[in-house]
Amino acid sequence: KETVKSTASSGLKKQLEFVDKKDGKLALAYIYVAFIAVFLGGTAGLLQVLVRSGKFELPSFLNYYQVLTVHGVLLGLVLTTFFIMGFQTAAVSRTSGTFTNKQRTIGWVGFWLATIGLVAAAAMVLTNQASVLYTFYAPLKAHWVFYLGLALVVVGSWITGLAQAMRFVQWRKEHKGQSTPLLSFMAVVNNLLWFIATLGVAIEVLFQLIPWSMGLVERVDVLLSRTLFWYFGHALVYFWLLPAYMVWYVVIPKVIGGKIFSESLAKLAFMLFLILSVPVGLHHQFTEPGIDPLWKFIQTVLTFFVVVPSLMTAFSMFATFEMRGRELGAKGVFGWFKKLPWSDSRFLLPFIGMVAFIPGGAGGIVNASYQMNELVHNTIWVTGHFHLTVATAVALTFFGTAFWLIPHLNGRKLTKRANSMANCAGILWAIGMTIMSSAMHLAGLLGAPRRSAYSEYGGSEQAAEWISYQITQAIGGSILFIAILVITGLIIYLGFFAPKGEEEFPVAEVAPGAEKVPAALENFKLWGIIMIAVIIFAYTIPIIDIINNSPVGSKGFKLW
Ligand code: HAS
Ligand code: CU
Repeated sequence: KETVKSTASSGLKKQLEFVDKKDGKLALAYIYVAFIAVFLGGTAGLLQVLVRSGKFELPSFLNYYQVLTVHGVLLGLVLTTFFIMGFQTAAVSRTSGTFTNKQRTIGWVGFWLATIGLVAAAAMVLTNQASVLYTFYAPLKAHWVFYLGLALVVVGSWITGLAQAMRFVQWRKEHKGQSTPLLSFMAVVNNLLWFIATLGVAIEVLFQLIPWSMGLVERVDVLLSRTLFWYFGHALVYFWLLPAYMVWYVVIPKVIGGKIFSESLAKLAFMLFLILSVPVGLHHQFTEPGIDPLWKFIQTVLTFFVVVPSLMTAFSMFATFEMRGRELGAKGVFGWFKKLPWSDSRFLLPFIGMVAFIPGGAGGIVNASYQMNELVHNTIWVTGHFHLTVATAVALTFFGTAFWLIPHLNGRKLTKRANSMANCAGILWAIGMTIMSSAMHLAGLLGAPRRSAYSEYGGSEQAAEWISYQITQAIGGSILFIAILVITGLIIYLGFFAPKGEEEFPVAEVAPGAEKVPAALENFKLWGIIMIAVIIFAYTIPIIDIINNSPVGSKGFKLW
Protein backbone atom coordinates (compact mmCIF):
# COMPACT_ATOMS: atom_id res chain seq x y z
CA LYS A 1 0.00 0.00 0.00
CA GLU A 2 2.84 2.31 0.93
CA THR A 3 4.62 1.87 -2.43
CA VAL A 4 1.45 2.46 -4.37
CA LYS A 5 1.04 5.66 -2.43
CA SER A 6 4.56 6.90 -3.05
CA THR A 7 4.67 6.12 -6.78
CA ALA A 8 1.28 7.74 -7.24
CA SER A 9 2.20 10.88 -5.38
CA SER A 10 3.43 12.79 -8.39
CA GLY A 11 1.95 15.27 -10.83
CA LEU A 12 -1.79 15.68 -10.83
CA LYS A 13 -2.33 12.99 -8.22
CA LYS A 14 -0.11 14.84 -5.82
CA GLN A 15 -1.93 18.06 -6.42
CA LEU A 16 -5.24 16.36 -5.70
CA GLU A 17 -4.20 14.62 -2.54
CA PHE A 18 -2.23 17.30 -0.78
CA VAL A 19 -2.75 20.83 0.34
CA ASP A 20 0.11 22.95 -0.95
CA LYS A 21 2.64 23.75 1.80
CA LYS A 22 2.23 27.51 1.46
CA ASP A 23 -1.57 27.29 1.55
CA GLY A 24 -1.14 24.98 4.51
CA LYS A 25 0.74 27.66 6.43
CA LEU A 26 -2.15 30.08 6.09
CA ALA A 27 -4.62 27.43 7.16
CA LEU A 28 -2.44 26.48 10.14
CA ALA A 29 -2.09 30.10 11.28
CA TYR A 30 -5.87 30.36 11.50
CA ILE A 31 -6.21 26.99 13.24
CA TYR A 32 -3.62 27.75 15.91
CA VAL A 33 -5.34 31.01 16.85
CA ALA A 34 -8.60 29.04 17.06
CA PHE A 35 -7.11 26.63 19.58
CA ILE A 36 -5.63 29.35 21.76
CA ALA A 37 -9.22 30.56 21.94
CA VAL A 38 -10.40 27.05 22.89
CA PHE A 39 -8.04 26.90 25.85
CA LEU A 40 -8.74 30.40 27.21
CA GLY A 41 -12.46 30.26 26.47
CA GLY A 42 -12.72 26.82 28.05
CA THR A 43 -11.03 28.09 31.19
CA ALA A 44 -13.56 30.91 31.38
CA GLY A 45 -16.32 28.32 31.02
CA LEU A 46 -15.00 26.39 34.00
CA LEU A 47 -15.03 29.55 36.13
CA GLN A 48 -18.65 30.19 35.13
CA VAL A 49 -20.06 26.81 36.08
CA LEU A 50 -18.18 27.04 39.37
CA VAL A 51 -19.64 30.47 40.14
CA ARG A 52 -23.14 29.33 39.29
CA SER A 53 -22.87 26.33 41.58
CA GLY A 54 -22.85 28.85 44.45
CA LYS A 55 -19.78 27.20 45.96
CA PHE A 56 -17.11 29.43 44.47
CA GLU A 57 -16.38 33.12 44.23
CA LEU A 58 -14.26 34.83 41.60
CA PRO A 59 -11.21 36.80 42.75
CA SER A 60 -12.06 40.49 43.14
CA PHE A 61 -10.32 41.54 39.92
CA LEU A 62 -12.74 39.47 37.79
CA ASN A 63 -16.48 39.68 37.47
CA TYR A 64 -18.91 37.08 36.20
CA TYR A 65 -20.05 39.05 33.17
CA GLN A 66 -16.52 39.78 32.10
CA VAL A 67 -15.70 36.07 32.25
CA LEU A 68 -18.91 35.28 30.37
CA THR A 69 -17.93 37.76 27.66
CA VAL A 70 -14.50 36.14 27.33
CA HIS A 71 -16.19 32.74 27.05
CA GLY A 72 -18.78 33.73 24.45
CA VAL A 73 -16.49 35.87 22.32
CA LEU A 74 -13.59 33.42 22.27
CA LEU A 75 -15.62 30.27 21.68
CA GLY A 76 -18.64 31.60 19.79
CA LEU A 77 -16.87 34.11 17.59
CA VAL A 78 -13.12 33.50 17.54
CA LEU A 79 -12.72 29.70 17.65
CA THR A 80 -15.44 29.33 15.04
CA THR A 81 -14.44 32.05 12.58
CA PHE A 82 -10.73 31.25 12.75
CA PHE A 83 -11.15 27.48 12.52
CA ILE A 84 -13.60 27.81 9.65
CA MET A 85 -11.33 30.12 7.66
CA GLY A 86 -8.38 27.75 8.21
CA PHE A 87 -10.35 24.63 7.36
CA GLN A 88 -11.98 26.13 4.28
CA THR A 89 -8.66 27.44 2.97
CA ALA A 90 -7.25 23.92 3.20
CA ALA A 91 -10.42 22.40 1.76
CA VAL A 92 -10.43 24.68 -1.29
CA SER A 93 -6.69 24.20 -1.87
CA ARG A 94 -7.15 20.43 -1.59
CA THR A 95 -10.10 20.17 -3.97
CA SER A 96 -9.75 23.11 -6.39
CA GLY A 97 -5.96 23.24 -6.39
CA THR A 98 -3.14 25.40 -5.02
CA PHE A 99 -3.85 29.12 -4.59
CA THR A 100 -2.04 31.55 -6.86
CA ASN A 101 0.43 33.86 -5.08
CA LYS A 102 -2.04 36.70 -5.37
CA GLN A 103 -4.86 34.66 -3.89
CA ARG A 104 -2.65 33.51 -1.05
CA THR A 105 -1.52 37.06 -0.29
CA ILE A 106 -5.16 38.13 -0.11
CA GLY A 107 -5.76 35.22 2.27
CA TRP A 108 -2.94 36.44 4.55
CA VAL A 109 -4.18 40.05 4.50
CA GLY A 110 -7.48 38.69 5.82
CA PHE A 111 -5.72 36.71 8.52
CA TRP A 112 -3.74 39.68 9.82
CA LEU A 113 -6.72 42.02 9.81
CA ALA A 114 -8.77 39.49 11.74
CA THR A 115 -5.94 38.89 14.20
CA ILE A 116 -5.35 42.59 14.82
CA GLY A 117 -9.10 43.01 15.37
CA LEU A 118 -9.10 40.09 17.77
CA VAL A 119 -6.25 41.53 19.84
CA ALA A 120 -7.97 44.93 20.01
CA ALA A 121 -11.30 43.46 21.11
CA ALA A 122 -9.60 41.15 23.60
CA ALA A 123 -7.70 44.06 25.17
CA MET A 124 -11.00 45.84 25.84
CA VAL A 125 -12.60 42.77 27.40
CA LEU A 126 -9.57 42.00 29.55
CA THR A 127 -9.41 45.55 30.87
CA ASN A 128 -13.10 45.28 31.76
CA GLN A 129 -14.25 47.91 29.30
CA ALA A 130 -16.50 45.61 27.31
CA SER A 131 -18.38 43.17 29.55
CA VAL A 132 -21.33 43.12 27.16
CA LEU A 133 -21.42 39.37 26.30
CA TYR A 134 -20.96 37.96 22.83
CA THR A 135 -24.23 39.41 21.53
CA PHE A 136 -23.21 42.94 22.72
CA TYR A 137 -26.83 44.09 23.00
CA ALA A 138 -27.40 47.81 23.28
CA PRO A 139 -28.01 49.68 25.53
CA LEU A 140 -25.11 47.98 27.27
CA LYS A 141 -22.25 50.10 26.09
CA ALA A 142 -18.70 48.86 25.47
CA HIS A 143 -15.59 50.82 24.52
CA TRP A 144 -15.70 51.61 20.79
CA VAL A 145 -12.45 49.74 20.20
CA PHE A 146 -14.27 46.51 21.13
CA TYR A 147 -16.83 46.99 18.34
CA LEU A 148 -14.18 48.06 15.88
CA GLY A 149 -12.06 45.01 16.74
CA LEU A 150 -14.96 42.64 16.11
CA ALA A 151 -15.71 44.42 12.84
CA LEU A 152 -12.11 43.82 11.76
CA VAL A 153 -12.44 40.13 12.54
CA VAL A 154 -15.43 40.02 10.21
CA VAL A 155 -13.73 42.04 7.47
CA GLY A 156 -10.66 39.80 7.74
CA SER A 157 -12.83 36.73 7.24
CA TRP A 158 -14.48 38.35 4.20
CA ILE A 159 -11.07 38.87 2.62
CA THR A 160 -9.80 35.34 3.24
CA GLY A 161 -13.19 34.06 2.07
CA LEU A 162 -12.76 36.09 -1.10
CA ALA A 163 -9.42 34.37 -1.76
CA GLN A 164 -11.17 30.99 -1.47
CA ALA A 165 -13.92 32.11 -3.83
CA MET A 166 -11.34 33.35 -6.36
CA ARG A 167 -9.63 29.95 -6.40
CA PHE A 168 -13.00 28.30 -6.95
CA VAL A 169 -13.94 30.64 -9.79
CA GLN A 170 -10.58 29.91 -11.40
CA TRP A 171 -11.35 26.18 -11.24
CA ARG A 172 -14.72 26.77 -12.87
CA LYS A 173 -13.10 28.69 -15.72
CA GLU A 174 -10.57 25.94 -16.26
CA HIS A 175 -13.21 23.17 -16.21
CA LYS A 176 -16.16 24.63 -18.11
CA GLY A 177 -19.32 22.52 -17.99
CA GLN A 178 -18.08 20.13 -15.29
CA SER A 179 -19.71 19.87 -11.90
CA THR A 180 -17.57 21.64 -9.34
CA PRO A 181 -15.60 19.93 -6.54
CA LEU A 182 -18.12 19.42 -3.75
CA LEU A 183 -15.97 20.59 -0.85
CA SER A 184 -14.95 23.83 -2.59
CA PHE A 185 -18.53 24.45 -3.66
CA MET A 186 -19.64 24.11 -0.04
CA ALA A 187 -16.95 26.47 1.24
CA VAL A 188 -17.97 29.10 -1.28
CA VAL A 189 -21.67 28.80 -0.41
CA ASN A 190 -20.75 29.24 3.25
CA ASN A 191 -18.69 32.36 2.45
CA LEU A 192 -21.53 33.85 0.49
CA LEU A 193 -23.96 33.16 3.31
CA TRP A 194 -21.49 34.73 5.74
CA PHE A 195 -21.02 37.83 3.61
CA ILE A 196 -24.73 38.57 3.20
CA ALA A 197 -25.46 37.83 6.87
CA THR A 198 -22.62 39.90 8.31
CA LEU A 199 -23.84 42.95 6.38
CA GLY A 200 -26.53 43.25 9.08
CA VAL A 201 -24.14 43.31 12.00
CA ALA A 202 -21.71 45.50 10.06
CA ILE A 203 -24.44 48.13 9.62
CA GLU A 204 -25.33 47.85 13.30
CA VAL A 205 -21.73 48.27 14.43
CA LEU A 206 -20.64 50.97 11.97
CA PHE A 207 -23.74 53.16 11.92
CA GLN A 208 -25.18 52.62 15.39
CA LEU A 209 -22.81 51.25 18.02
CA ILE A 210 -19.50 52.90 17.12
CA PRO A 211 -20.81 56.49 16.76
CA TRP A 212 -22.81 55.99 19.97
CA SER A 213 -19.97 54.51 22.00
CA MET A 214 -17.62 57.25 20.78
CA GLY A 215 -20.10 59.80 22.09
CA LEU A 216 -20.90 61.27 18.65
CA VAL A 217 -24.57 60.51 19.20
CA GLU A 218 -26.26 60.18 22.55
CA ARG A 219 -28.94 57.60 21.91
CA VAL A 220 -29.31 54.29 20.12
CA ASP A 221 -32.39 52.64 18.65
CA VAL A 222 -32.28 49.41 20.67
CA LEU A 223 -34.88 47.43 18.74
CA LEU A 224 -33.29 48.27 15.40
CA SER A 225 -29.88 47.24 16.68
CA ARG A 226 -31.18 43.92 17.97
CA THR A 227 -33.03 43.27 14.72
CA LEU A 228 -29.89 43.94 12.69
CA PHE A 229 -27.99 41.70 15.07
CA TRP A 230 -30.38 38.77 14.64
CA TYR A 231 -30.58 39.26 10.88
CA PHE A 232 -26.95 38.20 11.23
CA GLY A 233 -27.17 36.04 14.34
CA HIS A 234 -29.17 33.12 13.07
CA ALA A 235 -27.21 32.81 9.85
CA LEU A 236 -24.14 32.92 12.10
CA VAL A 237 -25.11 29.57 13.60
CA TYR A 238 -25.31 28.03 10.12
CA PHE A 239 -21.96 29.56 9.21
CA TRP A 240 -20.68 27.44 12.12
CA LEU A 241 -22.69 24.38 11.17
CA LEU A 242 -21.93 24.17 7.44
CA PRO A 243 -18.20 23.38 7.81
CA ALA A 244 -19.22 20.54 10.15
CA TYR A 245 -21.62 19.39 7.44
CA MET A 246 -18.74 19.58 4.92
CA VAL A 247 -16.86 17.07 7.08
CA TRP A 248 -19.95 14.90 7.50
CA TYR A 249 -20.77 14.83 3.79
CA VAL A 250 -17.29 14.62 2.30
CA VAL A 251 -14.71 13.43 4.85
CA ILE A 252 -16.65 10.89 6.93
CA PRO A 253 -17.66 8.64 3.98
CA LYS A 254 -13.99 8.35 3.00
CA VAL A 255 -12.90 7.66 6.59
CA ILE A 256 -15.38 4.79 6.90
CA GLY A 257 -14.29 3.45 3.50
CA GLY A 258 -17.51 4.38 1.72
CA LYS A 259 -18.80 6.84 -0.84
CA ILE A 260 -20.84 10.04 -0.85
CA PHE A 261 -24.52 9.09 -1.00
CA SER A 262 -25.52 11.89 -3.39
CA GLU A 263 -23.64 14.94 -4.55
CA SER A 264 -26.84 16.57 -5.82
CA LEU A 265 -28.55 16.15 -2.46
CA ALA A 266 -25.55 17.71 -0.70
CA LYS A 267 -25.44 20.67 -3.07
CA LEU A 268 -29.19 21.20 -2.80
CA ALA A 269 -28.98 21.15 1.00
CA PHE A 270 -26.31 23.86 0.92
CA MET A 271 -28.27 26.04 -1.51
CA LEU A 272 -31.33 25.72 0.75
CA PHE A 273 -29.22 26.96 3.65
CA LEU A 274 -28.10 29.84 1.50
CA ILE A 275 -31.63 31.06 0.78
CA LEU A 276 -33.20 30.31 4.17
CA SER A 277 -30.58 31.07 6.84
CA VAL A 278 -30.98 34.83 7.01
CA PRO A 279 -34.74 35.56 6.84
CA VAL A 280 -35.45 33.76 10.13
CA GLY A 281 -33.74 36.03 12.67
CA LEU A 282 -37.00 37.14 14.27
CA HIS A 283 -37.23 33.75 16.00
CA HIS A 284 -34.74 35.22 18.46
CA GLN A 285 -37.06 38.16 19.08
CA PHE A 286 -40.45 36.57 19.73
CA THR A 287 -40.76 38.32 23.10
CA GLU A 288 -39.80 41.74 21.81
CA PRO A 289 -42.44 44.43 21.49
CA GLY A 290 -42.45 46.64 18.40
CA ILE A 291 -42.47 43.82 15.83
CA ASP A 292 -45.78 42.80 14.33
CA PRO A 293 -46.69 39.20 15.34
CA LEU A 294 -47.57 38.47 11.71
CA TRP A 295 -43.92 38.87 10.71
CA LYS A 296 -42.78 36.83 13.67
CA PHE A 297 -45.15 34.13 12.44
CA ILE A 298 -43.90 34.34 8.84
CA GLN A 299 -40.31 33.95 10.02
CA THR A 300 -41.41 31.02 12.19
CA VAL A 301 -42.67 29.30 9.05
CA LEU A 302 -39.38 30.06 7.28
CA THR A 303 -37.51 28.64 10.29
CA PHE A 304 -39.39 25.39 9.87
CA PHE A 305 -38.34 25.36 6.20
CA VAL A 306 -34.67 25.74 7.13
CA VAL A 307 -34.94 22.59 9.23
CA VAL A 308 -35.42 20.64 5.98
CA PRO A 309 -31.78 20.71 4.76
CA SER A 310 -30.70 19.40 8.18
CA LEU A 311 -33.19 16.56 7.89
CA MET A 312 -31.80 15.88 4.40
CA THR A 313 -28.34 15.75 5.96
CA ALA A 314 -29.46 13.29 8.63
CA PHE A 315 -31.01 11.11 5.90
CA SER A 316 -27.86 11.28 3.82
CA MET A 317 -25.65 10.31 6.76
CA PHE A 318 -27.79 7.30 7.64
CA ALA A 319 -27.73 6.26 3.97
CA THR A 320 -23.93 6.56 3.85
CA PHE A 321 -23.52 4.44 6.98
CA GLU A 322 -25.98 1.82 5.80
CA MET A 323 -24.48 1.55 2.29
CA ARG A 324 -21.03 1.00 3.76
CA GLY A 325 -22.33 -1.41 6.39
CA ARG A 326 -24.09 -3.56 3.78
CA GLU A 327 -20.92 -3.61 1.69
CA LEU A 328 -19.17 -5.11 4.71
CA GLY A 329 -21.89 -7.72 5.13
CA ALA A 330 -24.17 -6.04 7.67
CA LYS A 331 -27.70 -7.42 7.89
CA GLY A 332 -30.95 -6.04 9.27
CA VAL A 333 -32.06 -2.48 9.96
CA PHE A 334 -29.24 -1.49 12.30
CA GLY A 335 -26.59 -4.06 11.39
CA TRP A 336 -24.39 -1.31 9.88
CA PHE A 337 -23.88 0.11 13.35
CA LYS A 338 -21.39 -2.63 14.25
CA LYS A 339 -19.38 -2.08 11.07
CA LEU A 340 -18.35 1.54 11.71
CA PRO A 341 -14.70 2.31 12.62
CA TRP A 342 -15.31 3.15 16.27
CA SER A 343 -11.66 3.42 17.26
CA ASP A 344 -10.83 6.00 14.56
CA SER A 345 -11.01 9.49 16.08
CA ARG A 346 -11.56 11.01 12.62
CA PHE A 347 -14.88 9.19 12.71
CA LEU A 348 -15.76 8.94 16.40
CA LEU A 349 -15.64 12.62 17.31
CA PRO A 350 -17.83 13.85 14.45
CA PHE A 351 -20.16 10.91 15.06
CA ILE A 352 -20.68 11.92 18.69
CA GLY A 353 -21.40 15.37 17.28
CA MET A 354 -24.09 13.95 15.00
CA VAL A 355 -25.76 12.09 17.83
CA ALA A 356 -25.78 15.27 19.95
CA PHE A 357 -27.32 17.17 17.08
CA ILE A 358 -30.48 15.05 17.24
CA PRO A 359 -31.61 16.42 20.66
CA GLY A 360 -29.90 19.73 19.84
CA GLY A 361 -31.94 20.17 16.68
CA ALA A 362 -35.12 18.97 18.36
CA GLY A 363 -34.60 21.59 21.07
CA GLY A 364 -34.16 24.17 18.34
CA ILE A 365 -37.55 23.22 16.95
CA VAL A 366 -39.05 23.75 20.40
CA ASN A 367 -37.40 27.20 20.56
CA ALA A 368 -38.72 28.07 17.13
CA SER A 369 -42.26 27.09 18.00
CA TYR A 370 -43.49 30.61 18.64
CA GLN A 371 -45.68 29.88 21.69
CA MET A 372 -43.31 27.37 23.28
CA ASN A 373 -40.57 29.94 23.04
CA GLU A 374 -42.39 31.89 25.78
CA LEU A 375 -41.52 29.12 28.20
CA VAL A 376 -37.84 28.78 27.38
CA HIS A 377 -36.76 32.23 26.21
CA ASN A 378 -34.00 33.77 28.31
CA THR A 379 -33.78 30.64 30.45
CA ILE A 380 -30.74 28.44 30.65
CA TRP A 381 -32.62 25.92 28.45
CA VAL A 382 -31.35 28.00 25.51
CA THR A 383 -27.79 27.67 26.81
CA GLY A 384 -28.36 23.91 26.94
CA HIS A 385 -29.58 24.02 23.33
CA PHE A 386 -26.54 25.74 21.96
CA HIS A 387 -24.10 23.63 23.91
CA LEU A 388 -25.49 20.61 22.06
CA THR A 389 -25.45 22.32 18.68
CA VAL A 390 -22.42 24.57 18.43
CA ALA A 391 -20.47 23.26 21.43
CA THR A 392 -20.90 19.57 20.59
CA ALA A 393 -22.10 18.87 17.05
CA VAL A 394 -19.89 21.60 15.60
CA ALA A 395 -17.04 21.75 18.12
CA LEU A 396 -16.41 17.98 18.29
CA THR A 397 -16.45 17.81 14.50
CA PHE A 398 -13.89 20.63 14.39
CA PHE A 399 -11.69 18.94 17.01
CA GLY A 400 -11.90 15.56 15.25
CA THR A 401 -10.93 17.36 12.05
CA ALA A 402 -8.05 19.36 13.54
CA PHE A 403 -6.42 16.18 14.82
CA TRP A 404 -5.81 14.93 11.27
CA LEU A 405 -5.73 18.29 9.48
CA ILE A 406 -2.86 19.78 11.50
CA PRO A 407 -0.54 16.83 10.82
CA HIS A 408 -1.69 16.79 7.20
CA LEU A 409 -0.66 20.42 6.85
CA ASN A 410 2.62 20.31 8.74
CA GLY A 411 3.87 16.93 7.53
CA ARG A 412 3.43 14.98 10.74
CA LYS A 413 1.50 11.89 11.76
CA LEU A 414 -1.58 11.35 13.89
CA THR A 415 -0.03 8.51 15.86
CA LYS A 416 -1.95 5.61 17.37
CA ARG A 417 -1.57 7.02 20.85
CA ALA A 418 -2.62 10.50 19.83
CA ASN A 419 -5.64 8.94 18.16
CA SER A 420 -6.54 7.15 21.40
CA MET A 421 -6.13 10.37 23.38
CA ALA A 422 -8.42 12.09 20.87
CA ASN A 423 -11.03 9.37 21.42
CA CYS A 424 -10.69 9.87 25.19
CA ALA A 425 -11.30 13.59 24.75
CA GLY A 426 -14.38 12.85 22.64
CA ILE A 427 -15.80 10.45 25.21
CA LEU A 428 -15.09 12.86 28.08
CA TRP A 429 -16.85 15.55 26.05
CA ALA A 430 -19.87 13.31 25.50
CA ILE A 431 -20.12 12.52 29.23
CA GLY A 432 -19.50 16.08 30.44
CA MET A 433 -21.88 17.60 27.94
CA THR A 434 -24.66 15.09 28.58
CA ILE A 435 -24.52 15.99 32.27
CA MET A 436 -24.17 19.75 31.82
CA SER A 437 -26.59 20.22 28.99
CA SER A 438 -29.31 18.01 30.50
CA ALA A 439 -29.09 19.98 33.73
CA MET A 440 -29.34 23.22 31.77
CA HIS A 441 -32.42 22.08 29.86
CA LEU A 442 -34.17 20.95 33.05
CA ALA A 443 -33.28 24.01 35.10
CA GLY A 444 -34.44 26.16 32.19
CA LEU A 445 -37.85 24.51 32.25
CA LEU A 446 -38.01 25.42 35.94
CA GLY A 447 -37.34 29.04 35.01
CA ALA A 448 -33.61 29.40 35.76
CA PRO A 449 -32.36 32.41 33.80
CA ARG A 450 -29.45 32.45 31.38
CA ARG A 451 -26.79 35.22 31.29
CA SER A 452 -26.97 35.51 35.05
CA ALA A 453 -24.52 35.01 37.92
CA TYR A 454 -25.38 33.00 41.03
CA SER A 455 -28.15 34.45 43.11
CA GLU A 456 -30.63 33.11 45.64
CA TYR A 457 -33.07 35.85 44.70
CA GLY A 458 -33.72 36.77 48.30
CA GLY A 459 -34.37 33.19 49.34
CA SER A 460 -37.09 32.64 46.72
CA GLU A 461 -38.54 29.12 46.67
CA GLN A 462 -38.33 28.88 42.91
CA ALA A 463 -34.64 29.80 42.86
CA ALA A 464 -33.93 27.16 45.50
CA GLU A 465 -35.16 24.51 43.03
CA TRP A 466 -32.40 25.40 40.60
CA ILE A 467 -29.42 24.90 42.88
CA SER A 468 -29.04 21.13 42.52
CA TYR A 469 -29.11 21.51 38.74
CA GLN A 470 -26.47 24.21 38.94
CA ILE A 471 -24.23 21.91 40.91
CA THR A 472 -24.81 19.22 38.30
CA GLN A 473 -23.83 21.75 35.62
CA ALA A 474 -20.58 22.37 37.47
CA ILE A 475 -19.80 18.65 37.51
CA GLY A 476 -20.42 18.36 33.77
CA GLY A 477 -18.48 21.56 33.08
CA SER A 478 -15.49 20.33 35.07
CA ILE A 479 -15.38 17.13 33.00
CA LEU A 480 -15.51 19.27 29.86
CA PHE A 481 -12.58 21.28 31.15
CA ILE A 482 -10.53 18.10 31.56
CA ALA A 483 -11.38 17.32 27.92
CA ILE A 484 -10.19 20.80 26.93
CA LEU A 485 -6.85 20.12 28.64
CA VAL A 486 -6.45 16.87 26.69
CA ILE A 487 -7.39 18.64 23.45
CA THR A 488 -4.94 21.48 24.07
CA GLY A 489 -2.18 18.98 24.83
CA LEU A 490 -2.95 17.10 21.63
CA ILE A 491 -2.88 20.23 19.49
CA ILE A 492 0.53 21.21 20.88
CA TYR A 493 1.79 17.66 20.31
CA LEU A 494 0.45 17.41 16.76
CA GLY A 495 1.59 20.91 15.93
CA PHE A 496 5.16 20.65 17.16
CA PHE A 497 6.21 17.23 18.46
CA ALA A 498 4.48 14.40 16.59
CA PRO A 499 6.72 12.27 14.34
CA LYS A 500 7.18 13.45 10.76
CA GLY A 501 5.07 11.64 8.19
CA GLU A 502 2.13 11.90 5.84
CA GLU A 503 -1.45 12.24 6.96
CA GLU A 504 -4.24 12.00 4.43
CA PHE A 505 -6.88 14.70 3.82
CA PRO A 506 -9.82 12.35 3.28
CA VAL A 507 -12.14 13.34 0.43
CA ALA A 508 -14.73 10.74 -0.59
CA GLU A 509 -15.90 9.96 -4.10
CA VAL A 510 -19.51 9.95 -5.15
CA ALA A 511 -21.33 6.61 -5.15
CA PRO A 512 -21.20 4.95 -8.60
CA GLY A 513 -24.27 5.22 -10.78
CA ALA A 514 -25.18 8.66 -9.46
CA GLU A 515 -26.67 10.94 -12.08
CA LYS A 516 -24.97 14.19 -13.07
CA VAL A 517 -25.53 17.18 -10.79
CA PRO A 518 -28.27 19.36 -12.35
CA ALA A 519 -26.75 22.55 -13.72
CA ALA A 520 -29.26 24.66 -11.80
CA LEU A 521 -27.60 23.61 -8.54
CA GLU A 522 -24.34 25.20 -9.65
CA ASN A 523 -26.02 28.44 -10.66
CA PHE A 524 -24.95 30.90 -7.97
CA LYS A 525 -26.72 33.76 -9.67
CA LEU A 526 -30.08 32.03 -9.54
CA TRP A 527 -29.82 31.05 -5.86
CA GLY A 528 -28.32 34.41 -4.97
CA ILE A 529 -31.33 36.20 -6.44
CA ILE A 530 -33.77 33.92 -4.60
CA MET A 531 -31.81 34.55 -1.41
CA ILE A 532 -32.03 38.32 -1.72
CA ALA A 533 -35.72 38.14 -2.65
CA VAL A 534 -36.63 36.08 0.43
CA ILE A 535 -34.61 38.39 2.67
CA ILE A 536 -36.28 41.49 1.26
CA PHE A 537 -39.68 39.87 1.69
CA ALA A 538 -39.06 38.84 5.30
CA TYR A 539 -37.37 42.00 6.57
CA THR A 540 -38.52 45.09 4.69
CA ILE A 541 -41.82 45.72 6.44
CA PRO A 542 -40.62 44.85 9.96
CA ILE A 543 -37.66 47.23 9.56
CA ILE A 544 -39.79 50.06 8.14
CA ASP A 545 -42.18 49.56 11.07
CA ILE A 546 -39.35 49.68 13.58
CA ILE A 547 -37.86 52.84 12.12
CA ASN A 548 -41.22 54.61 11.83
CA ASN A 549 -42.46 53.71 15.29
CA SER A 550 -39.28 53.93 17.31
CA PRO A 551 -39.17 55.99 20.48
CA VAL A 552 -36.22 58.36 20.90
CA GLY A 553 -33.75 55.59 21.65
CA SER A 554 -31.77 54.78 24.74
CA LYS A 555 -28.70 56.22 26.41
CA GLY A 556 -25.86 53.80 27.06
CA PHE A 557 -25.41 51.83 30.27
CA LYS A 558 -22.36 50.36 31.89
CA LEU A 559 -23.72 47.98 34.52
CA TRP A 560 -20.48 46.24 35.44
FE1 HAS B 1 -30.50 27.39 17.63
C1 HAS B 1 -30.97 29.92 19.92
C2 HAS B 1 -33.78 27.54 16.75
C3 HAS B 1 -29.97 25.04 15.14
C4 HAS B 1 -27.10 27.78 17.98
N1 HAS B 1 -29.27 28.60 18.75
C5 HAS B 1 -29.66 29.56 19.65
C6 HAS B 1 -28.51 30.18 20.23
C7 HAS B 1 -27.41 29.60 19.65
C8 HAS B 1 -27.91 28.60 18.73
C9 HAS B 1 -25.96 29.95 19.90
O1 HAS B 1 -36.15 29.45 17.18
C10 HAS B 1 -28.52 31.28 21.30
C11 HAS B 1 -28.41 32.65 20.74
C12 HAS B 1 -28.40 33.67 21.88
O2 HAS B 1 -27.32 33.90 22.44
O3 HAS B 1 -29.45 34.19 22.20
N2 HAS B 1 -31.67 26.43 16.26
C13 HAS B 1 -33.00 26.62 16.09
C14 HAS B 1 -33.49 25.73 15.03
C15 HAS B 1 -32.40 25.01 14.59
C16 HAS B 1 -31.26 25.47 15.35
C17 HAS B 1 -34.90 25.60 14.53
N3 HAS B 1 -28.87 26.56 16.75
C18 HAS B 1 -28.87 25.63 15.74
C19 HAS B 1 -27.52 25.33 15.36
C20 HAS B 1 -26.71 26.11 16.15
C21 HAS B 1 -27.57 26.87 17.03
C22 HAS B 1 -27.13 24.37 14.26
C23 HAS B 1 -25.23 26.23 16.19
C24 HAS B 1 -24.39 25.60 15.44
N4 HAS B 1 -32.06 28.47 18.26
C25 HAS B 1 -33.33 28.41 17.74
C26 HAS B 1 -34.17 29.45 18.37
C27 HAS B 1 -33.37 30.14 19.27
C28 HAS B 1 -32.06 29.51 19.17
C29 HAS B 1 -35.58 29.75 18.12
C30 HAS B 1 -33.77 31.34 20.16
C31 HAS B 1 -34.13 30.90 21.51
C32 HAS B 1 -34.44 32.07 22.41
O4 HAS B 1 -35.58 32.18 22.83
O5 HAS B 1 -33.55 32.88 22.68
C33 HAS B 1 -32.42 23.96 13.48
O6 HAS B 1 -31.49 24.34 12.49
C34 HAS B 1 -32.15 22.59 13.96
C35 HAS B 1 -32.30 21.55 12.85
C36 HAS B 1 -31.60 20.26 13.20
C37 HAS B 1 -32.12 19.03 13.14
C38 HAS B 1 -31.29 17.82 13.52
C39 HAS B 1 -30.83 16.99 12.33
C40 HAS B 1 -29.89 15.90 12.80
C41 HAS B 1 -28.74 15.55 12.19
C42 HAS B 1 -27.86 14.50 12.84
C43 HAS B 1 -28.04 13.11 12.26
C44 HAS B 1 -27.38 12.09 13.10
C45 HAS B 1 -26.80 10.96 12.65
C46 HAS B 1 -26.16 10.02 13.61
C47 HAS B 1 -26.79 10.59 11.22
C48 HAS B 1 -33.52 18.78 12.70
C49 HAS B 1 -28.27 16.15 10.92
C50 HAS B 1 -27.19 9.03 14.03
C51 HAS B 1 -26.66 7.86 14.72
C52 HAS B 1 -27.29 7.26 15.73
C53 HAS B 1 -26.73 6.03 16.28
C54 HAS B 1 -28.54 7.79 16.35
CU1 CU C 1 -31.70 31.09 15.36
